[in-house]
Amino acid sequence: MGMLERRAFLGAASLLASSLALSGCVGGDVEPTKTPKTGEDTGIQRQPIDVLPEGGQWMTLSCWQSCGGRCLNKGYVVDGVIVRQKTDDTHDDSQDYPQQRSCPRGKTLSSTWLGEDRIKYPMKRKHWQPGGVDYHPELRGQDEWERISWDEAVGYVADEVKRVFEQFGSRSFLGVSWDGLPYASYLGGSVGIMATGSRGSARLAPAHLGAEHDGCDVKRGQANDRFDLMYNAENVVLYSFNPAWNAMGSPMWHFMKAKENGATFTVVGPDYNMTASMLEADWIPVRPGTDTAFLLAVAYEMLRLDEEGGNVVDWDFLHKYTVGFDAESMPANAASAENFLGYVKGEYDGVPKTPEWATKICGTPVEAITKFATLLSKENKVMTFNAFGCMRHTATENLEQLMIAVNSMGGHYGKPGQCWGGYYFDGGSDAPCNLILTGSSGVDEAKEKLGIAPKKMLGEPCDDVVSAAQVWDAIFNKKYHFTGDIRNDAPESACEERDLDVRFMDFGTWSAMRSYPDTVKAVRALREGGIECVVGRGILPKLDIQFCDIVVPVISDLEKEAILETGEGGREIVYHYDKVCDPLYEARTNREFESAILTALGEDPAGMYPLSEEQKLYNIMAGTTVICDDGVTYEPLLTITQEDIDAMGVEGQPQQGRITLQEFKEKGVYQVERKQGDNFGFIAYKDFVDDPVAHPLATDSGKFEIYCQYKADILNQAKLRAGDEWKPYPTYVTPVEGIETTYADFEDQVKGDFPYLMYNTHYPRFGNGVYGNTKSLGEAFATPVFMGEKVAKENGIATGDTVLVESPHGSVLRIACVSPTYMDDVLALPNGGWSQFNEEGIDVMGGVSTLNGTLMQGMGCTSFNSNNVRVSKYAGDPLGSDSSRQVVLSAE
Ligand SMILES: Nc1nc2c(c(=O)[nH]1)N[C@H]1C(S)=C(S)[C@@H](COP(=O)(O)OP(=O)(O)OC[C@H]3O[C@@H](n4cnc5c(=O)[nH]c(N)nc54)[C@H](O)[C@@H]3O)O[C@H]1N2
Ligand SMILES: Nc1nc2c(c(=O)[nH]1)N[C@H]1C(S)=C(S)[C@@H](COP(=O)(O)OP(=O)(O)OC[C@H]3O[C@@H](n4cnc5c(=O)[nH]c(N)nc54)[C@H](O)[C@@H]3O)O[C@H]1N2
Ligand SMILES: [Mo]
Repeated sequence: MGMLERRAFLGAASLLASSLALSGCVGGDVEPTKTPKTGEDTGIQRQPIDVLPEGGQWMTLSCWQSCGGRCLNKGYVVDGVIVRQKTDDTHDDSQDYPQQRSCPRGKTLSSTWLGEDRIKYPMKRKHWQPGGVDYHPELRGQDEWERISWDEAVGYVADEVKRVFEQFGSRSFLGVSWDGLPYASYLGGSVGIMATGSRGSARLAPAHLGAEHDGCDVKRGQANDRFDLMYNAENVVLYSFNPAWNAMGSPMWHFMKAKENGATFTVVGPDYNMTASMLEADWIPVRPGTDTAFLLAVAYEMLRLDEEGGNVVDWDFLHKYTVGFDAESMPANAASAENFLGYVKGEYDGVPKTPEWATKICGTPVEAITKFATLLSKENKVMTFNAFGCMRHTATENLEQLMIAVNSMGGHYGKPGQCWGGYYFDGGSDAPCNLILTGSSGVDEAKEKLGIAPKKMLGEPCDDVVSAAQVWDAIFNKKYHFTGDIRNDAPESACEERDLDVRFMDFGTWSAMRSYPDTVKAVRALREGGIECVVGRGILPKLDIQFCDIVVPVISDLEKEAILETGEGGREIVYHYDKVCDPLYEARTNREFESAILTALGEDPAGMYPLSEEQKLYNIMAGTTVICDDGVTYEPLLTITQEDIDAMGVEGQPQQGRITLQEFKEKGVYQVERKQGDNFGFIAYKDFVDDPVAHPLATDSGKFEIYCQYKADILNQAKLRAGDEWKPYPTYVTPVEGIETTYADFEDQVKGDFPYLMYNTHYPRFGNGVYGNTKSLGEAFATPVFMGEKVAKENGIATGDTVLVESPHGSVLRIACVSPTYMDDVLALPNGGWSQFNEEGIDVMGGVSTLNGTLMQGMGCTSFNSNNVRVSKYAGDPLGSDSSRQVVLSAE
C-alpha cells in the first residue's frame, strides 16, 4: 500500500465517513465552520500553517489517554503554549517500521488539557460543612462553589480523614483509584473496589484456565506478532473486534497488509463494524451478550461435521494439550465425571446445544453457525483476534474458557498464522515479550532502605472490597455482597452479605460515576447514602468532580516530564514526554496533595514517597533495556553522562547505551526497527505446543483447562445470584439482564417493555471519558445512538431524529443514526459522554452508564453491554449540539 492510501485510511474522520455515509450519519452535530483563509477578515489573527513563530521548540506531548493508541504527538511550544502540532516524522514510514502517527483526538491535546474548562483552584461546596452534621448531601451536583486556598483544602481533608477513621474506622473510607489510594493504605487501609474494567469476565482466573502464558497479562501473549498476521495469515476472524475505531495508529494497516497478501476475513458480532467494512469481511451476526450460546452451537456443529466427514476436530490436540474435553482427558482433580463433550451433546440436561437451540438466543442464522464451525476446522489455518466487548456482559464468565475449547477443537494454537488472542491494540502487536523494557523506579527498595513505618495507624486494616458492579447500590443500601477480589485469588474470608457504612470517599484518579455501571444510582448514593465528605482531584470538571464537597486542581500529563513505561504501550516503542509548561493556575501533583495530608496528620510523607520524581524518572530511564539482534539478550538503551546526571540533580552512574539521553529526549521516541525474518517475532504458545512437558501452562494440570475445578468452585462460592450453577466446563448460564429479558415470554417469543439489546461502542470521538468535554471533537464527530433498520421502522424513527432511549435503570436523549450495519433489535451507544441530567432526569449527553443497571451475577462483571432498552421519537425540543453543553466549574 502506498503512502497516500495509508494517509487516507488513517484519518479517523474518513473512517467514520466511509461506512456510515450511506445511512446519512456523517459529520458533526453542528454546521462545520468555514476555515478562514490567511488574511480573510475573521477577527482572528492567523499565520500561514507552514510558518513557525519564532522562539519556540518542538516538544513531545504525552498522548496516552485511555485509547490504546500510543502515538507520537509533537507540539511546537512557544512560552508554554502549543501553537502547532505534528506527528511522527522521526524516520521514513514503512509497513515493517511504521511511523507512530496520531489521530484527531491527539490533535486536541492542547484544548483538551490546557483549555478554559480546567479546574483552576481548590473549591469547597457552599453548603458543605465539616464534622458530619451540616453537610447537605442532597445538594451534591447542584450546589454553588466557594474558592478556598490549598491550605484550607488540605486542612478540611485531613480533619475529615482523622475524624472518620477515629469515629468509624477504615471500613468507612472508600477509595476509588487505579492504583489504590497511597495515603489511605498508609494510614490504615480502606474499602477497595474490584473492577472488571476493559476485559470484563476475561479477568476471571485467567492463569487457571491457561489464558495467561509466558508471564503475560490476561490474554496478552495469546495473539501472534503483527508480522505473522501480515505475512502468514490465511483466515482471520475479527471476534468482537473493531480496531478501525479502537486502535489508532498502525494496527489497521497490518490487517490491510494481510488482506493484500491474500487473507480473508470474518467478523463475528452484532454489527458489521468499520473494521469489517474496510476488510470486506464476511459477517456472522451474533446478538450482544449471547456468544456463549453461539460458540456452544459451533462446538456442536464441529463435532457433527467431524462425525460426518472427519478431519474437522483435532482430537490429537485436544488430548495432548487440554483437559476435560471428554472422558478420556479428565484432570486428576475433577470432582465429577461430567465433561464438555457430554454437555454439548445434551447428556446431562437433555438439551443438545444445536444451532436450532442457539439461534433463539444469539439470533445467528443456523447456516451461519455451521459456516463458522466449518471455518474453524482443523484443515484451515485460522487466526482469531478478539477484544472484550463480548465479555463486558453479565453471565459471560464461561466465554473465555469456551473460546479456548473451540479453538483447541480446531488445533489453532502455537503455529504460524494460527491463534486466538486478545487485545491487538497498543501499537500493533501485543505479545508479552516487549522488545524494550523500562527500568524500575526503585521506590520499593528505597522504602525498605528508609524503613520509616507509619507512626500510627488511624484504623485497623480491613479486607473489604466491593465489586464495581454493585458499588453505588452498596453505598445506597448500606450493605453489599463480599466476594473478595476473585479475579485472581479465592478470598480468605467467606463470601457473604456484609454491612457497609461509607462516611468518607476519595474519587482518586478514576472517573467512577461514568465508568462504573448505574450512574443514576450513583447520584442517589452520593445524595442519600450518608457519605459525609467526598473529595476529588480534578484536571477537568468530570461528573465525579461535580459531585464532590472538596475539589483540588491537579496537573495534566502535559505539565510534567515522563516516560511511557513497559506495559502501558506497545512492544516496539518507548516514549519520552516533555514538560510543556508549568502547572496551570494553582494545580499541583497528586503527590503534593497526599504528602500535605500526611504532614497535616503528623506523618512523615517520606515513608510513602522516598524518592524525588526526578530520581524515579532517572532510575526508570537508566534501567531501560532494548533487545539485541539475536532476539534474546537485552542491552541498555541510553548513554547517560555525568553532566546528564548533574543536570537532572539525581544520583547515578554514567552508563553506555545505544543512543544518548539527549537524542531520546529530542526525538521523544525510540522504536525497534523491524523487518521480515528478524528475531523479534512471536507465535503465541509455541513453546507449549512444541514441548508441553518442558513448557507447561500455569494451570493445575499444566494444560488448557476445558474442565477447571477452580473456576466452578470460585463462582459457586461467590454466589452473587441465587440459583445460578457454575460447572467446571463452559455452559450456558441465563443472564440477569440479556436477550431473555427483552421478552415478556421468551418461550413464546412475546416481546416485553424493553424489547431491544444495546451495547456501548468505543468510539473515535472519545477515549473513554477523557475527551467528553472537548468542544472541537463534539463538532467534528456526531455522537448518535446507532440502531438497526427494524428498530427504526418499528418506532417510526429516521436518521437525525432526536430519540429517547430508556432502560429499566435510566434514560438518555440522542440523535438517531439508522444503519443496515446493525442487527435487528440492536442499538449501540458510543462510550464517553459526560452525563448531564435535565429537570426530567433524562441524560442529555447520552452517558453510557446511565442505562446500565446494578446487575450482579457470576464474578460481579460489570454489565456495560447488557442493556435492555426501548426507544421512541422524543416529543420535546430537538437535542442540538453536545458541544454547546461544555461544563466549566468555577466559584466566580
Ligand atoms: N477511539 C477509541 N479507542 C479506544 C477507546 C476509546 O474510548 N475510544 N477505548 C480503549 C479501551 S479502554 C478499550 S477497553 C478498547 C475497547 O475495545 P473493544 O472492546 O474492541 O471496543 P467495543 O467498541 O466495545 O467493541 C468492539 C466491537 O465488538 C463488537 N461487539 C460488541 N458487543 C459484542 C458481543 O456481545 N459479542 C460479539 N461477538 N461482539 C460484540 C461490536 O462489533 C463492536 O464494534 O478500545 C480502546 N480504544
Ligand atoms: N457503561 C460503560 N462503562 C464503561 C465502558 C463502557 O463501554 N460502557 N468502558 C469501560 C472501559 S473498557 C474502561 S477502560 C473504563 C475507563 O474508565 P476510566 O479509567 O474511569 O476512564 P475515564 O472516564 O477516561 O476517566 C479517567 C479520568 O482520569 C483523569 N486522568 C487522566 N490522567 C490523570 C492523571 O494523571 N491524574 C489525574 N488526577 N487524573 C487523570 C482523566 O481526566 C479522566 O477524567 O470505563 C469502563 N466503563
Ligand atoms: Mo478499556
